[in-house]
Amino acid sequence: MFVERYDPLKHEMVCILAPDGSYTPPLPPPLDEQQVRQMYRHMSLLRLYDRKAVALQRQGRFGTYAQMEGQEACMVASVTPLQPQDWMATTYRETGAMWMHGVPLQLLSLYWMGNEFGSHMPEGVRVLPISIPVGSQPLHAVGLAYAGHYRQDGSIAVAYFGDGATSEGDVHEAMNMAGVFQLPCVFFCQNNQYAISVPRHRQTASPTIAQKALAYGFPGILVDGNDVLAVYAVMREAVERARSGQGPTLIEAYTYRMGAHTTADDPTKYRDTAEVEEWKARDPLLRVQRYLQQAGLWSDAWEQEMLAACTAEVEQAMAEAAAVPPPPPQDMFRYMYAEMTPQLREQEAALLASLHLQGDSHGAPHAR
Ligand SMILES: Cc1ncc(C[n+]2csc(CCOP(=O)(O)OP(=O)(O)O)c2C)c(N)n1
Repeated sequence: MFVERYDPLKHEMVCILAPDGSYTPPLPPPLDEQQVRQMYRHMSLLRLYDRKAVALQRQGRFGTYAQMEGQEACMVASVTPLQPQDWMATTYRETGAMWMHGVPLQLLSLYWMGNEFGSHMPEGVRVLPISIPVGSQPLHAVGLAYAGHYRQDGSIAVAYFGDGATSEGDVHEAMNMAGVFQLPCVFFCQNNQYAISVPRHRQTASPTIAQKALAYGFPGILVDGNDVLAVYAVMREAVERARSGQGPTLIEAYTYRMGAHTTADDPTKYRDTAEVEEWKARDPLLRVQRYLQQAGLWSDAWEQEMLAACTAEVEQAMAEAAAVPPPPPQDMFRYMYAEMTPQLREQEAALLASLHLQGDSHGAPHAR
C-alpha cells in the first residue's frame, strides 16, 4: 500500500517513471506496455486539443479557455482506474478528465464556445457540469459519495480541485465530512504550483497539501503528477480503498501548469521563464515517450500516424461543435432555475431591449 509506505509529512513522493524514461519495475498492475502506449495516445490527443483550443480562442471561436498543458498525466491516469458508475466533480481545467470519463469532445467544445448545452451530459455519463466556483467540487463529490454509500450501489466519487482551492473553507468542510462518515471519495488535488498569480507557498504554510488529510483522519499521499504510471498506481489504490469501504484518500498530484491560467491571463507577469524551462524537462508526455523508446515500443512512423489520427479526431469534434447554431442570448439567463426569478426576467428583458430583439420572455428552456 502506497499510503502506508509514503509519508507526506516527510515529503515522500511516489514516482515510478523518471524524467529520463527509466522506471522502477514492475509496472503497476494490471498495466502492460500496450496500455501505457494507449495512455500516451490519450495524453497526446489532449495536448493537441488544448493547443487547438487556445488557437480557436485567439480567433474568437472559443470563449475563455482553461489550458491543461503539463497536466495531461493527471487527466488520463486519474480516470483510468474508474468505472462507469463512478462520479466525477470537476473544475474548468479538467477537459481531459471529463473526456476520459465519457464526455464527448464535441460537447466539451460546445461548452467552451459558450453554449449551455455543452453541459448537458449524455445519459449514463456520471460527470457533473463544470463548476467554476473554486473549492465547490469537493462538496459536490462528498454529496455524491454519501449518496452512493447510502444506497450501497458500489459507486465512488472523485473531486478535482487545485492547490488554491485548499484555502477555501468548503474544502475543509468536504474533507471533514468525508472523514467522519468514511465516505467512498477520492480528493484529487492537482498542485500545479499557482492559483492564477498566487504561488503555492502563499497558499498554505503546510509543507505539503497531502498531509492535510491526516487531520481529517484519512490518508494523504504525494505523487509526481507528471508521472502517468505513479498517478495511475496511487489513484488505483485510492479507488480500491474507497470502493471496499476503507474511506477517503487525498492525493496531491505535484505538477505544473505550463500555460496561462486561462486565455485571459499573461503568466509572464508573475513567474520566471527559467522556472517554466525547468518544468519543460519534466514534461509528462516526453517521459512516457522515452520509456516507450527504451522498451522498443515507439517509432517515429507510429508517432506520426498516431498524431495524425488524434488530430483528425480533435478537428472533427471541433467542427461538429462549430456547426451547432449559436445559442440565443437569452440562454444565459435560463438554466440556473427551473423557473426564472423576477430579477432574471427583468435582466433578460433589458438585454433584449438593448439588442433590439423580440423575445419569448417566459423563461422556459428551449427544447432541443
Ligand atoms: C470562490 C471563487 N473565488 C475566486 C474565483 C476566481 N478564480 C478562478 S480560478 C482561481 C484560482 C484557482 O486556483 P487553483 O485552485 O489552484 O486551481 P487552478 O486554476 O490552478 O487549476 C480563482 C481565484 C472563483 N472562480 N471562485
